[in-house]
Amino acid sequence: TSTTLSEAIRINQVGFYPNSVKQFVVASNNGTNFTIIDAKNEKVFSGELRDEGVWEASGENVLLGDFSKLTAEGNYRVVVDDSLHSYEFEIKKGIYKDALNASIKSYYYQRASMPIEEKFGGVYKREAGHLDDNCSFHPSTGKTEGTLNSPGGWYDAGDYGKYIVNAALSTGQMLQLLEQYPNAIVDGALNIPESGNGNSDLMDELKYELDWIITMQANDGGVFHKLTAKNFSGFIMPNEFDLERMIIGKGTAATLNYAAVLAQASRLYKNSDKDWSIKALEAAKKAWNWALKNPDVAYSNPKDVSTGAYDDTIFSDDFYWAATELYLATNEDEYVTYLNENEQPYIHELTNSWKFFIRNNAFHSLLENKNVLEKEFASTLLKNQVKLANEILAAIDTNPYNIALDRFEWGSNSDILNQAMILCMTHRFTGDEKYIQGAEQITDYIFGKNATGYSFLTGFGSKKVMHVHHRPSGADGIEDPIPGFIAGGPNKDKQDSAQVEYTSEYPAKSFADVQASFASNEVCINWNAPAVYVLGYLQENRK
Ligand code: 9MR
Repeated sequence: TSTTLSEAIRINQVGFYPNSVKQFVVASNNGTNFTIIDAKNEKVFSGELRDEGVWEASGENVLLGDFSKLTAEGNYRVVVDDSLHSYEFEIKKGIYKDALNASIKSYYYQRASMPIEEKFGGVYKREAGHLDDNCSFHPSTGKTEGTLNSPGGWYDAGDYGKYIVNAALSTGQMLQLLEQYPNAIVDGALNIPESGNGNSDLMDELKYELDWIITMQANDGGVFHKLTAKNFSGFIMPNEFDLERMIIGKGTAATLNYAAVLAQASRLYKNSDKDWSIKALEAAKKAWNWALKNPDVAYSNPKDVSTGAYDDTIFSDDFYWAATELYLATNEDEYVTYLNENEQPYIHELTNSWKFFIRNNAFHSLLENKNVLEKEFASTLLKNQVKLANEILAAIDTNPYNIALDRFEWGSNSDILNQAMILCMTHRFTGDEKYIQGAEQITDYIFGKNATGYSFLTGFGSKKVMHVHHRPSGADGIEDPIPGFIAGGPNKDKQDSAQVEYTSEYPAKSFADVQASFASNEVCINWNAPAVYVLGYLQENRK
């Protein structure tokens, strides 16, 4: 019998490791049985759909199918009640390797101040933009004369800005993959200019950002907030940018996040680049001391500036992350005393992860290095980590899609990936299989088992996002967007609704694959970073 492709069947379109949990959903009121067919249309598995009821966030009745017991490698489709079939997917060892590499290589394509050469970037070759030398100071920096050389680093997102707060968070998250699995991304894996130098390509890519970050410090130790023009540009290529780039703002959050990530990197680059490592640690300490003297300098956009704000007003979590990394880098009492006297709530705050995931970065680094902590401190941290992870698993259990996200705001895909990151970490620290299975169910969401049916990683999946809000992808004249980017995801607030037509009022469906949708379809370094960690973690642990 012939079957028709159904968009109501939502499944991870990239695929599964042989030993992964394997599920899909059907957004429908009726459906009873399913089969899995292989590339030759042979039935290899059959099962029953379970009615999960209506999911409030999407307004759909959800049926769930589980075929985890199917472990043979191959290309497959789901068939529901002998009449509807899904997109094709694969079961394979090493299944996320390409997605992982692409999600890291996307940062290479975001590099400011250098060309993307054809031998590394293929069709996405482009000229250099934004040299960022001799940048003048906006009055909000407290400086009126002089200039700063601040080349390099990655563009933050679909815009061409460079922002310290978000740069530090994102780099910090990916440094954790490098710390835990230094060989996950071998030299040459990404085909970037540094390939062949003997270091992991992940290490090299992160260093490109770190080398920019380190330039953003004032003589007194404080750190400037961002390097952007006053306003966003149109959808042009980097070399066509003609607005003046300036150093803007200086504040406590940028200074502490700078201290944290440079201290963290000083520890991890000690062997590969000793001089740099020493320099980074000095800069980090100087930043910390500035923050102690200036503990509440909040950044907000000056009246004449409309680029991203990344404005934070509470700094206790930023102090905590900086103290953590400085302690791990130096073993000095000052920092552990700070940690002991300034406990942080052990929570994961959803939305604005650039503001809040700071504290989870700290917890993860501390737990990874628990051998240098006092026993009681370490065991309290672990207990709290497990509690947090169990809350995420409990939410997965009661959700029809088997995810833990029930709020869909700006960058919701980073929220859900950060939940997966917490589960991966908990798996690492406890060895309990249920946590990695939770992370896999969340990964399924990103690759298509979601209420929009899209795979949110550019270049991957059958129904993949195509029109991301990303200036080079929009301006380069190439149909396919640059691969390896995570789109922002459903956002019930639709801040772009003046320009964008959304087809659903439901939060989990508030997504539009159109270039104008900066509120649901932009790309951003802190949305990719947890994807890098999670895909790396699964690739290393599932093989
Ligand atoms: O990710 C940020 C989100 O949490 C905020 O609600 C939003 C509005 O302030 O800004 C997002 O960050 C953007 C940044 O300000 C500029 N570059 C693009 C970022 C992603 O949209």
